[in-house]
Amino acid sequence: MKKIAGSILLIMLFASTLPAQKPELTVPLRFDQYYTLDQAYEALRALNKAYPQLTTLEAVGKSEEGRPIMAMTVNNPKTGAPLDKPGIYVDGNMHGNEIQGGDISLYLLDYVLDGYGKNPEVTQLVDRTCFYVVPVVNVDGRYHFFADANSPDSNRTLRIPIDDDKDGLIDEDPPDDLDGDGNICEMRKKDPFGAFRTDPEDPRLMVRIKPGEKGEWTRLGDEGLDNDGDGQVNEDGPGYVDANRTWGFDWAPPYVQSGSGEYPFSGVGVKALAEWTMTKANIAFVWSFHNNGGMILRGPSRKGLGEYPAQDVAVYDYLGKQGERIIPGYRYLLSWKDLYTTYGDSGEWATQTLGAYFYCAEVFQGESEAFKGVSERPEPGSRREEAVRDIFSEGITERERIKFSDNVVQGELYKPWKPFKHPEYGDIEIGGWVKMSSRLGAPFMIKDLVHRNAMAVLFSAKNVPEVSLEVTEVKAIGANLFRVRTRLANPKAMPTMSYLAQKNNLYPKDMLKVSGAKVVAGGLLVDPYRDQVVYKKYRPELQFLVVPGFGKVEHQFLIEGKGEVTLRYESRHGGKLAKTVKLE
Ligand SMILES: [Ca+2]
Ligand SMILES: [Ca+2]
Ligand SMILES: [Ca+2]
Ligand SMILES: [Ca+2]
Ligand SMILES: [Zn+2]
Repeated sequence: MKKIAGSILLIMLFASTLPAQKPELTVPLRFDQYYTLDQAYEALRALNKAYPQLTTLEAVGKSEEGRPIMAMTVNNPKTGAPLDKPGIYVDGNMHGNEIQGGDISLYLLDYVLDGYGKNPEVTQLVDRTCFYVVPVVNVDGRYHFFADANSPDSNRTLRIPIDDDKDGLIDEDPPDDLDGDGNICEMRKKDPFGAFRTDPEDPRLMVRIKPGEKGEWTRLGDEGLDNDGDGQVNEDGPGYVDANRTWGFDWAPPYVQSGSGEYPFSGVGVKALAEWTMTKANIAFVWSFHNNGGMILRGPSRKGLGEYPAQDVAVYDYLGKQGERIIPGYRYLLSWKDLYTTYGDSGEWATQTLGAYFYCAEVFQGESEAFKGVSERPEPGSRREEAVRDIFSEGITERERIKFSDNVVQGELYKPWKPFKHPEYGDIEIGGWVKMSSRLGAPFMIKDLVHRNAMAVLFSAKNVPEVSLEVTEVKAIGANLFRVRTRLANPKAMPTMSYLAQKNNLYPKDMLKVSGAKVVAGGLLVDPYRDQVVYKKYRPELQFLVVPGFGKVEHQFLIEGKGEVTLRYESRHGGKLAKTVKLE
């Protein structure tokens, strides 16, 4: 009796203490489910707590609904200040429903921090570069995507109230979760004049009728009511300013680019983020994660902007093709040409304002949720195979996807149709794909997705410039006159300034400066073997230059005097270096 009473007491004690102890996230982080916004921020705090020397966590600004947009900087202060190293900027979840980008960003952070000091490649990369990571750009979007009923496609935009139907009321008729299951599914009604009939292969699905066939169903769109009684259903949902169409470079008004907002940087959070990135002059390379389709996109995002300089395209091709290998099935594409035209997106801001290299990854391929055995798969190179690899995965039929749901995740992605009494439509049915389907891979595949995408980022990150400064010659060529030759070399793919940034004079070029003695002449050493030098006319002690990718640039200085001279190299994207030599 006593024993039992004791254990009851113990259980009561546990019961009373348990709720107070909020389970804290620990590192290394887990990637077996998607993080909600609160969990993502808890994960950032856990990383910051576990790696205080290497990380800084700060809010770059606040969203429309007042949520902080958090950025984590990874930098080893022992190897220099952030701005003195090449910067790598990564963000995700600019669209509220495209949540994988947040998880990829967290994985990237977790991977490099956990690997620091263990893995030599990671350690070296962290020591010579600086990572800026903003896992969730559209923080209200991520919050509401999990907290509210949604469809896979809803809740993309910023929470800027807009009167979509111009009736004087704002956001008055959003979709409604009529059956209270947390999903905005689809509504359909029996209708002999409908454009759809039951799919003979799977009675849960519908197929469009062919000319002359009898209809059976009318699709009524997203689950919902006519909340304001204006005769239209779900015509004015929350917001509609697209976080990736309101950036300040090549912005266009909404009649040209829908969702762009009334003016550039309509979103307070996006504006704050843009201003924050402008303080990070070292950002050499940007990677932004969206979904979906399995694409690694480069700009330009509009044909009219003109193709990027050929040397930049060569950098994109090299890194993009490597990305295709690291993430099998993904395709490296040109956004305006292979996808669609956009105005005012973050990519063109990054390339044409920051002067960085930029990729947008559209993560997740429908193909990974197809349902075909090896022998049933289309022949490589066949038209069917091309269709399967279509950028919007239209080649993956609903029939395959529903079998994937049935057999690989036990029906979790699709809700069977159920009758519902609708106040406006009468007897209808509600069913279809759930919120966590279609654009988000099933949770058991998250680890593969986040790892491969993060590794594609790391390959590019390793290819930010890595400049070395070498004095190749100090030679007395006369009384009190010395010839000094220098070599700035870069074994990585990215130059210290993109060719687009050079073409448009976005910011000053790299500088190589000699101090400590009088420089009589100085210039570019075009050919060290045949002594060909292009001397600079004024201030020869200061040279402007760019160190190309996989290349070098050499200079020659004629210096009068004796003793020590210092050569200083300074670059926005290539870091800072100094070397002292003795003239003797
Ligand atoms: Ca309205
Ligand atoms: Ca529902
Ligand atoms: Ca309405
Ligand atoms: Ca509604
Ligand atoms: Zn997107």
